[in-house]
Amino acid sequence: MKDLTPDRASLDPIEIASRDEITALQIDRLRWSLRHAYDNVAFYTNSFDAAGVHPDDLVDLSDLAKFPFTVKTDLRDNYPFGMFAVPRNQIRRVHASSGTTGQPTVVGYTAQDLHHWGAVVARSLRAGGMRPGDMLHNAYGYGLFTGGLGIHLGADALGLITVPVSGGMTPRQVRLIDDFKPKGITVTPSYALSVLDEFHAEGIDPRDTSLEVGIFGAEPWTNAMRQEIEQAFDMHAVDIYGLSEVIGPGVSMECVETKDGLHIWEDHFYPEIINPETGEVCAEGEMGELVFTSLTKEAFPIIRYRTRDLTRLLAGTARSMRRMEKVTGRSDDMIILRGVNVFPTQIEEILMRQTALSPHFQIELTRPDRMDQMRVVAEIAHKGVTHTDRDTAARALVEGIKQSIGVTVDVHVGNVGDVPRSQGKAVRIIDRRSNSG
Ligand code: DLL
Repeated sequence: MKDLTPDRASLDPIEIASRDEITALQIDRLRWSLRHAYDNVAFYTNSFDAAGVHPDDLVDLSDLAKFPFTVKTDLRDNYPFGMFAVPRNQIRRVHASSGTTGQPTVVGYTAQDLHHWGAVVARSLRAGGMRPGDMLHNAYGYGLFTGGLGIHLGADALGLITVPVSGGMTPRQVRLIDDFKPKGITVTPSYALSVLDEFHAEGIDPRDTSLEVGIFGAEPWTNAMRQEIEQAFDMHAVDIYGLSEVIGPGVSMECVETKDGLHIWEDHFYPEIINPETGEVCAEGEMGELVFTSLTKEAFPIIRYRTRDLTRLLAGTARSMRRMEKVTGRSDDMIILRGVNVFPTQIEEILMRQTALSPHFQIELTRPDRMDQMRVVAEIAHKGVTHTDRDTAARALVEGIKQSIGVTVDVHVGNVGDVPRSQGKAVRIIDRRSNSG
């Protein structure tokens, strides 16, 4: 794999500024953001008043802990535009995330918000190894989802040639990569696996493509998956994180030269880690729930938003800005199986050790006799896997899960293509507990 480390001179000065400079900027911007939210969004006026705090109470960054949290249901309760802080004629774009419960969460952007979003995504793409003039195959979905259009905005800002292919029509993805010879691909890791399968199906060696880097996010994925993808495509695989409530992709990004966690673009998004049970702020380095406060957003300021994503904060390395460890999962996706916490990423990690199995999988939950049962549905890696190898792999998976997680699960290994494929975010958990008696 090629060395794609960006020139230091090409970075935004704030990426390598001193911590003191970053902190000073954050305090200024945080004061503005709290004031802006309080003055212009009834929800924040009420929630700050109810908690007995005022924007002027913020003197130090640690004072932020006095302010109340914002949660997903607050956004739903104010559907569609109740959380917007500017008049409607200043909004230039809306996006929405569908969520699992039906009611979408709507977010909005002013012209300046779009400019900032483009800037942080451009910074992220550069950190991933892209340079002005490079071609990017953007296979994140275009539409209300922030992935496609968010990446596109940053690619424009960085000066890339964007192929706005969106998700789906997998044979066409392969053809365009083969014909256009892009340097980078932006796609969910699960859809990247489908694209990989299609390369194999067409008899094209993915290691022979022009791709030098894949920028993967929008769902959790493991370092085991990174190795698999890097090996299969002979390219770098780096992690990009974000959520629509905070802006979309480009909240944090892994640097291609270090791949040691994701640098949070702290000049725009202020991170905290809290204990999800007590709401207390955790010490640096402790694992907990990630909380974000926007520092510059005009249309949709967000104060202490509980992401439900679990990670920890670490000091900066390749950039001065702090890192977050790869997200292991969302508290929503945590399965509690007979008292043991299980995340789909843990299953992914163990599954990837079985060469007879493909990396595609789903988890089915049922409740026969009022006891939760978990079944991992996997499939063989290719048609040549024998029945004996299939059984051995299934047993090894059961054993691996028992040993590393401490729970006994059922494993079903189907044929190639049995596990439903995603074109965007993978559906990992099928919960049949309510209708299985
Ligand atoms: O998924 C934004 C995005 C698009 C990020 C493209 C990266 C690339 P939402 O649809 O609002 O926004 O979903 C946000 O997805 O709270 C996480 O649970 C999860 N997520 C996003 N990126 C990562 C990642 C976009 N790199 C939710 N690793 C977040 C793990 C991620 N989970």
